Amino acid sequence: MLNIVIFGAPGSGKGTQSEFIVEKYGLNHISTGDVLRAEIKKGSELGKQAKEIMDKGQLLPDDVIINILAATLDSFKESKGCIFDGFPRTIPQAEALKKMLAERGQQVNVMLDLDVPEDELMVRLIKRGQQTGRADDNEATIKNRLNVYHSQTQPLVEWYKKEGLYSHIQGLGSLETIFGDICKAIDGK
Ligand code: B4P
Repeated sequence: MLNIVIFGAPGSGKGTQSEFIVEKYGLNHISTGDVLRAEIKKGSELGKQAKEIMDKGQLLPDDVIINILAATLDSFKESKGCIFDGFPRTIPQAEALKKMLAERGQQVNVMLDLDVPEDELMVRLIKRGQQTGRADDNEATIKNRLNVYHSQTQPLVEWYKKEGLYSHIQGLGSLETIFGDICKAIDGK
């Protein structure tokens, strides 16, 4: 089993690189952002709650996200492992993931931290907002998402360093170069 956490600020390339990883390593992919956007599209109760929170650039409550993750994990019947994209985003989520995997006789093998300067994140997300109309990709919400990232999510860097699972990835450059660095980090574990 190969379980990978792909980590980074909004717009750092988590979703983009996850697709390459899935293709090469044959893993299941859990993107909590994609799950929430699908719920918004369906118009479910969870979707209504998610839309209100995501439009402000805030995080969903930990218990809601942890329940989604457990249900998604159990829906994979035969699995070589999983890429966790956009989860964990808080320390309680990281602790819950550790416990959830341990209960299934598994563990996180590596945490990949995609490091991208803030001005580049802004450029990427504004461009995506213009191209796709994604509701949370506008300047005010992006600023909020970056603040939330610094206060609630970035402390996970130290948490994963202590676990001995941290791997720094330069997230600026061509998709191929970044993916090459990611493969080296995965294969070295
Ligand atoms: P996500 O869907 O996870 O959104 P994201 O952080 O913006 O990253 P994403 O993966 O989409 O973008 P990427 O960096 O690949 O979360 C959205 C919201 O959902 C959160 O704000 C929160 O409200 C909620 N949520 C999700 N998970 C949660 C959790 N665990 N707990 C609580 N709430 C949660 O790419 C961005 C752009 O950059 C793309 O357009 C891409 O084409 C481009 N790009 C990528 N790599 C590039 C490169 N090397 N060079 C140039 N451009 C590049």
